Parts: sequence; structure tokens; C-alpha cells
Amino acid sequence: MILGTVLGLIIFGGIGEFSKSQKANSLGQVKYLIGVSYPNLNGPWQLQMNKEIKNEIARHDDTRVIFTDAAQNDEQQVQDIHSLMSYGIDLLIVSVDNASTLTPVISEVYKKIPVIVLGRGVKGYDYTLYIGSDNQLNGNMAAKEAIRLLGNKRGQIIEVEGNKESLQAEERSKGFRETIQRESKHSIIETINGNWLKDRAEDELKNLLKSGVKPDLIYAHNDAMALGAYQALKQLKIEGIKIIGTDGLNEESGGLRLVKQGIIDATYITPTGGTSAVQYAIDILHKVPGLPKKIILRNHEVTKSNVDSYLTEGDNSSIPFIKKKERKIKLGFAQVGSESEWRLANTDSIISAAKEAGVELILKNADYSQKKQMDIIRDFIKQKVDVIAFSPKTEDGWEEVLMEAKNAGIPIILSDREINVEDQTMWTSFIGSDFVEEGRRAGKWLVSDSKLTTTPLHIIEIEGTANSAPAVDRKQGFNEIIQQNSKFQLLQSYSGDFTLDQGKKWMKQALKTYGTEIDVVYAHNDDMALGAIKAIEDYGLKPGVDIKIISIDATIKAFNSLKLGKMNFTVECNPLLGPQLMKAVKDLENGIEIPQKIITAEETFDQKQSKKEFSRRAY
Ligand code: GYE
Repeated sequence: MILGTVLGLIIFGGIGEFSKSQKANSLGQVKYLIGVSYPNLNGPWQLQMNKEIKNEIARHDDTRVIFTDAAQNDEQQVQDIHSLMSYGIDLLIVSVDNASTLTPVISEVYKKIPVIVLGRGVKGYDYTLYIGSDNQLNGNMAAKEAIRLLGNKRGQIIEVEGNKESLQAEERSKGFRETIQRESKHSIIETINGNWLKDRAEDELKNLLKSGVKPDLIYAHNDAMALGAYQALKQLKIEGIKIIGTDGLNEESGGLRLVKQGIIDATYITPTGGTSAVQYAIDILHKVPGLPKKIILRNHEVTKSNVDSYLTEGDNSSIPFIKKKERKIKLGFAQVGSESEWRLANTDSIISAAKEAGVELILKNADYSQKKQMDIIRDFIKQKVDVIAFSPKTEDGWEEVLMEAKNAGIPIILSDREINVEDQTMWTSFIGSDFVEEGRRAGKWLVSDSKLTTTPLHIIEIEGTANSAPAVDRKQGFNEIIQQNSKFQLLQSYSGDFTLDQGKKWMKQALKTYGTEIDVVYAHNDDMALGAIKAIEDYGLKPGVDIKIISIDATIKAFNSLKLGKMNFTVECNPLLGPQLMKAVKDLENGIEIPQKIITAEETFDQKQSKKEFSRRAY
């Protein structure tokens, strides 16, 4: 630990240590200094992350990296971050083990400079960009593989967890457990804390096995611990136990080799994001507009049956790439409809971004019919377009048509709404918002606005289209917050399809039923909120005063209502997805793996904050 701390502060690029005042001189040509803080650099996955950062930074002459290794000591990492700040870094890249201890420190840094959180999450949203994979999904996938490996018998599973405090371990565990419980009769009989370390996992497991515990399968949160488990079993001469790991590195003792050698049965390639972190850091430092808030990288399941394709080609055989063509790349976009102001801005953004990127766009509108949207997709398949993107009206019902696209080798990009399908390889990437967070933000505003109110607050919710991702998630996020205090009472939820007319119709109905009892309207988009405002005025009450109005989207019409005092709060949902979509299409063409999810950066606006933004809004 001491060694790690002392050696921790190292600067790549041959520059010695320096103080803030020396920065300009000693860096010479160097314009930017990026600080990287690791919780520890003792695992192969962390070393891989470090290698990627080093290699990528070497391509930028005007940028240097300075990194610290806290050697698994949280307090040390807090100090490290303070030291990096005192060295005058322009941007911080940080990976954390202990989210509780590090979150407040990172929030403070974020007030001063941009922060990229890498691989391991912090709590909340106080950072510029998060890059990492979906750990819960990782756990889900591992559980599905465990169920396949165990077959029909009632299996006994031991879970070997990473560091207890890390969100990564918590999420993998959650995903694994939920799926095992929901989809099988197997039981997780013991959980041991391997702290991400091979030796620790080996020792702990040996103790457990000696006490007579008999597992059928071991699920380890990383490959290092999976190897530790294998060695424990080997020493005790226990055979026939299945082992699943995670990380999938292609190096000595890395997951891919372990699968190849039959030491473990499955692993999940979990990209570290080191390369992307540096690329985005450069973009952030150069103030490139429209950068996302979260990049979720894709995991790949590797078993004996597909390990060779990863070892030899290093490719991602489950993802279809576009073969480079002589002609312009052809993108078929099945737009869901023209239901809202948001949608109109979204369509415009896609058309203009395609033009700018030199992508041939075939844009068709489904007039808010799922059936028609499927017909359009089928037509795109027939026309042999290179990529299909669409904004799925609802979450369910897409398996068949997406299977057809997959069989035709056409990658699918989900634009702004997600779907529910078992097989996650049916789609390549999702570009859009975190709707649950949008709902939470709406709820949090209400909580803070009504801090001094002790009497009950009666709420009417006007939901978006039933079974659509934004409606499901915005409801969930809002509920999560208001359920924490019983003074918030939801009178009724209406399903309003995201249109102004529906908002007006349901608000009229609500007023007829509840009249002046209503204190708050929460509408899942601006158009429905605007409809509700009309209905309230027709009823003779003052929207924004007698009844508070909260909405989502933050289009110019919402800003207008905020200005007139008729609306109280709007949560931004960014419709300008065109540029990100075209970047993904181009990456596919160039054989670059695109992230599983690209989540846009968004703000919130109350009446006061909206004044500044008003003149800047283009939609
Ligand atoms: O918020 C709403 C629209 O899917 C994000 O759909 C989109 C939503 C948007 O019609 O106004």
C-alpha cells in the first residue's frame, strides 16, 4: 500500500513532478493537463484501462496525463484528487471503488473543472461524462449462462463479489440474483467477498469448501477471482464445477485465454473505456458542442463456442458491421410520428445532420402507428439499406421484425425510445435520454418547491403513450421521489399519447372529477402540459398559480409558458439526436464498435432559469 502511494504520482510523457506555478514553464508546448485518479492499479482490468489511456494520450502532443494510484485506500484517493487539483489539472478522469466516500469529492471538483467518471460509477449526476458498461445487464447475462450451464438440476451457486462498496459489484450482484430468482430454481448458497483479487478469492473459497459447502457453479465478478476459484477447487481436488468470470481480457491469464483453456466456462468482455475517455476528454477540452452525458459500452458474452473468433480476429462477431461501399451509406429512419413539438425538432435534426454527414437518408413517418412502423422497417430490409434507425412507439412487440433485420445483417439503432427484447444483440445501439432520471428531476423539483407545505398535495399525472419507454420511465422516476413523502398524493393518472389535444381532454376530465382539489399537474411532455394549461384556463383557474404545472421536454413553447408564469418547471429532453446518430452510422461503416447506449446531457428549468435560455432555444 505504501509503495503504491509513494509511486502513485507519475506523469506520462517524460515530464517530472511540478507545482501549479511551474505548470506553464515545464509543460512547454503542452496546453492541457489531464489528471487520472485510480482506486488501485493492481488488477489486470485496471492495468488495461491504464494502457489504453497511455496509448491514446500519446497521440496528442499538446496534452499530458498525470495519474495517481490510491492502492485500494479510499482516504488516499480523496487526497490524490486534492493533489491533482493542486497540480492545476484541466480535466479529471476518475474511476472509483467506494462511491459513498468519493461522490462528494468528485461533486466539488466538478464545480471547477470537467470530470469524466470511468468504469465505476459515482452516485448522482455531478460529472461531465460517465463511460462504463451496464453492470446489471452483465449480471443478468451471467445468470442466463449459469442457468444454461446448470441445466435442469437444482444447482447450488457461490457468488464471489468484488469490493463490497463498489457500485459495480453491487449492480452485477443485483442483475445476477434477480435473474436467477426469476428464471430458475437454483439457489445462491453463499457469497464471499473477493475484493476483486485472485488470491483473496482463492483463500476465502478454500475456507468455505473445507467447511463442507458443495457448489455446482461459481460466479465471480471478475476473471482474476474466477481464476482464484479454479485454483482453490484444484487444490482441494474438487472437479466438475462450472465457473463464470467477467472482464474478458485477451492476455496471459485473461478471461479469453481462461475460456479457451477450459479453466472457466464463460466470461464477459467488459471494455474499460480508457481509449474513449481520452477521446472524449479532448473533445470536452476543445468545447465540442452536443457531447453526451453517459456512454454505456457493450459487453460481449464469450464461451467455448465463440472464443476463437475473439482470440483470432479480435472482432465482435455478435455485432453486424456495414461493409464499406463505393456509394454513400444508406440509412433508413422510421420516424414514429409528428405527435409533438419535440418530435418535429427531432425529425429536423436527423434530416440536417444526415445532409451534413453525407449520409443518404430515407426518412419515413409511421403516423404514430406501430403497425405502419413495422411495415416501413420491412420495406427498408427489402430495399437493403445499410443501417436502420427508428424511434419505437412502444417497448413491446419488436422481436419478429428485428429478427428479420438481424438475419439480413442490417444493424439497428434505437433512436430516443428503448425496447423490451430478450436478445440484446437484436439492436446495436440506443441514442437518447435517461427517462427515469427525467422523472426523478420532475419529482425533486416538486419536493423542493413544497418544502414548507405540510398539508397534502394532490397530483394529476398525464402520461405519455401506454407502454412507450418515456411514459413508463418518467412515471417510475417521478414515483420513486414522491413516494418518499406521504403528503404527495396522486389523485389519478391519465394516458395521454403525448399530444396537446389529449392533454387538454384529460385535464378537462380531471377538473370535472376533482375540481379545485388539484394542486399539481405532472405531464410527461410539454404538449400535454400546454393542453392542460388551456383546460385549466377554460375552467377559470390560473395555471402556474392555482395549479402548479411540471412538464418534460423544454421546447420553446414550454419556455413561453414559463415566461408567462403559466408553467412552473420543465425538464429538458434533448431532441437534437441527429449528429450523434450520424456519428454512430459512420463509426459502423468504419468498423468502430459503437457504444450500447449514448445518453444525452440535459438540464432543468424553472421560471427564473428559463429567462437565460429562452433566446438560445431553436426549437
Ligand atoms: O418527450 C415526447 C415525444 O420519445 C423522447 O416522445 C420522446 C418523447 C418526447 O413525443 O414529446
